[in-house]
Amino acid sequence: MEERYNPQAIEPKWQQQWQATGADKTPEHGERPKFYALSMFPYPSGNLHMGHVRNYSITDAIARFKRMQGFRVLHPMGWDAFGLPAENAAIDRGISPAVWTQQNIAQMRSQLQRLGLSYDWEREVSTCGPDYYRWTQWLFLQFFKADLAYQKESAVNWDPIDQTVLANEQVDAEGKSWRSGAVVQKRMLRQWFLKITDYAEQLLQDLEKLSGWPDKVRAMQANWIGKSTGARVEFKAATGQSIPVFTTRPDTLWGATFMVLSPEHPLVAELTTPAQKAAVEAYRETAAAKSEIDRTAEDREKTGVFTGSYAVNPVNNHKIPIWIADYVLMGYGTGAIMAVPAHDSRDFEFAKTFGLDIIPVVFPPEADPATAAELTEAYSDNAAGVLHNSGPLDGLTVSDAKVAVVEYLEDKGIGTAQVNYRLRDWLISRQRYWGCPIPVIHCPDCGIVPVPDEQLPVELPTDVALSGRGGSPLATLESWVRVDCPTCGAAARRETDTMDTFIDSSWYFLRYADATNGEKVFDAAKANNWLPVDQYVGGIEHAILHLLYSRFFTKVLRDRDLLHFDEPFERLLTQGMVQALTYKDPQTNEYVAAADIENLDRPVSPTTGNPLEVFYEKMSKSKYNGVDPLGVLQNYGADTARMFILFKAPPEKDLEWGDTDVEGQFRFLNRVWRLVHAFVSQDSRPQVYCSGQLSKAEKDLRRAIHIAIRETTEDMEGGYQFNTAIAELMKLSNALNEAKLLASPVYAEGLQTLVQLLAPFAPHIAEELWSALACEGSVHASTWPIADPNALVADSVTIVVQVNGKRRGEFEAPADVTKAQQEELAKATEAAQRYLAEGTLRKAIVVPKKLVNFVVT
Ligand code: ANZ
Ligand code: ZN
Repeated sequence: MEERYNPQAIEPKWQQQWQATGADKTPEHGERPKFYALSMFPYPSGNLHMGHVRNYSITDAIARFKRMQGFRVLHPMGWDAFGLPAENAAIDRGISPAVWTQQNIAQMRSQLQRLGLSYDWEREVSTCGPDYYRWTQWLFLQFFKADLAYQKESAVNWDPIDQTVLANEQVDAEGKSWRSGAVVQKRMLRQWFLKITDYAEQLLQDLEKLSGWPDKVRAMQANWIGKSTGARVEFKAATGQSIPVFTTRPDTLWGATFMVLSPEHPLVAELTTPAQKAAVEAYRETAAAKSEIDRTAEDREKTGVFTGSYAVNPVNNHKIPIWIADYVLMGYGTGAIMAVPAHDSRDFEFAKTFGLDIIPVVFPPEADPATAAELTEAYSDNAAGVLHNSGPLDGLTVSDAKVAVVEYLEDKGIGTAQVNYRLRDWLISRQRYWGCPIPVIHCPDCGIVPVPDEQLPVELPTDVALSGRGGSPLATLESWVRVDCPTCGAAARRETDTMDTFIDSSWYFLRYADATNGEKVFDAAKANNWLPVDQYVGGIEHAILHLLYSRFFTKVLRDRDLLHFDEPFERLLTQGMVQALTYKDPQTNEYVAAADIENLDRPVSPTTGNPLEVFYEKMSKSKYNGVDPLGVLQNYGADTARMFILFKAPPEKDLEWGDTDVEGQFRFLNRVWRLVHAFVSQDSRPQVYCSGQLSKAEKDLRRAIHIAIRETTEDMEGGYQFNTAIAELMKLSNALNEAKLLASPVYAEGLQTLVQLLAPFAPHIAEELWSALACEGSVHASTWPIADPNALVADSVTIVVQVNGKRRGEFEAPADVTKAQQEELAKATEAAQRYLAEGTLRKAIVVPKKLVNFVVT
């Protein structure tokens, strides 16, 4: 064994060895239980960043731990390889997206391999490969045939920078594109959708099954699905048109004093009177230019225009004015509302602004409506309130009234109970090239015809001119577009849009179960064997998009009898971000790289001379605060990088990069190395302890060893708290170092255990030390140690019981007994009980671990 720890020598050596022996291959069959450990697969940008390293180190530690615990582990890796950057690179640099992507994949694969991640590379998938997207297309057609994929003209989100449409999920809370950051516009376009709304209720209900997911993610999904329970009520315009509304407060119907239609509502033109026409049209134009977020912001000044028409409130026949206002959205409910200004704050603001009637119908329980003061804000207590001025609902509480009113409405034929979801169908067509072609053909006679299965995949042509100037690039290639209709043979045209890349990633975890199948999307038995994923690890940024879509796909495939489970991911770990010190000029808002700063203790901008603000922020190129993983691998090796990342913070928390902490992990691994080196350099080394008499020092050391086993196991099983697990390893290494029992079999046991416990985190050094200790096989194939309960018991101490200074008895207590426990135990002894029963206890004098003297009078 080398005297010095040299990661650059041992890491490549073991990586080759593992590859040669197939150490990370998936055991497809066997008696042992399965465990599917999965990291979210990366987009192959070409460069590994720290976020990747963190994600994959976490999953790899889990996979290795589970293997040692005896599971058959599936731990695959692949590439989310379609997407805009490849296309943009093609436009900027004239390199083909396919070639660019392949180069990036090759580069990232080799970077990943340097980390020593235990992937089964035989199951690698790449979503841009025809052998993969053939099945993406096949799946699309399953949706199509099940009436879950359809084309529709609608107002969609248009990203003016990327020149493509976006799904609602891809527009952030400020109305900007998730990718380009551009403010998204609305456009009317014919697009493809998947009917995720058919699954809204299941997607919501089944969140309850996901107890292994962070509550926060479940809440975000529930919010996104946005279920509202209420009623649909038929209002009628005085001119006869029916104007249904959706309301969550049908109990307040008697307080509806006006109606508001969305400016885009189809009845607006018809209902607008000639006198109001100009004002209404002007208003519609300004509304169209605003984002949804702007339109619905709570604190906004309310704007709107009267149409000149009236409607009739169906429960009391009051004539109420019909307005249009931008806070009512066409995409939700029916695009029209009954306004109840007394009980809805937006309607209240609106009524105040335009001098409309406000009629309260719900009052606090004790209030007298006759003498109630005028409202200064909407009263929206929907639990305790009581109904008045509401015909049959008078005297009911809000919750009772909500039930009663629905019966009343149904009875009269003017409304029904209704559930509404905020979730919209998933818009999946993109006007870009580098994606999976939508496998349908438009025939003038037959309409939309699916490409027959045996003609899949519809391959992406390679000779397409990419300009990035909008419109589907595939549409420019006439030779590709023109095709005979598979049904009638007439001249027809291929669909030229490609699919949202989130479709590719909505099923990749299924393909890993049977990654090379050329006949089927996957063998159902294999998918049902390996799935659900037992532990999924990835970034919180996918809390809605990818995770919701994958859940949707799983349910659809289950209903198509391809899968026998409801949820794809049993447990989810969302790892925190990797942050680094960031330097910013507060005056110019410019970021400065640490390397450009002269004195880091008092940092000033090299260009402006302004003092810089210093703070931690997520690593990113634009902030010049990134730490290149390759540099760390070069200097310290993969094991140190992994140890640092796992040790610095619990996996779900943000992690602050710190060079001195990296250094600290490197020193720790060096210490472990030296412990083993000193041990194996002895002339004769002891066997590993298995039974026999032990000295006090040996017993203490053995206890430390087995505490380390118990604690690390608990840390891993109770939520992968790697940081505390590694802290236990440090304690064990200190205990070994201090014990100086190199000739003892217990010491041999301790080193061997330490190396095993280290294996999931620092796989290379563990393997090297395992072989230096002359242990059999690979440490990663060894069995995770189990704490010996006998070793855990602390030695006992004998404690003397005195009464008034005279010895009356003794008892055995655990060596780690506390003062309070010692007094309690002493009091419970027979000797003490006898004297205490006869007199009054004045005080107890406790000498820790020796004696308790009771003063009794
Ligand atoms: C009358 C009413 C009275 C309402 C009251 C609320 C309180 P959620 O919970 O989000 O589903 N609404 C309905 N459609 C709308 C649209 N297209 N644009 C804007 N607002 C719309 O909210 C449902 C409530 O939001 C509905 O119930 C309706 O106002 C409004 F005291 O009807 B409510
Ligand atoms: Zn046809």
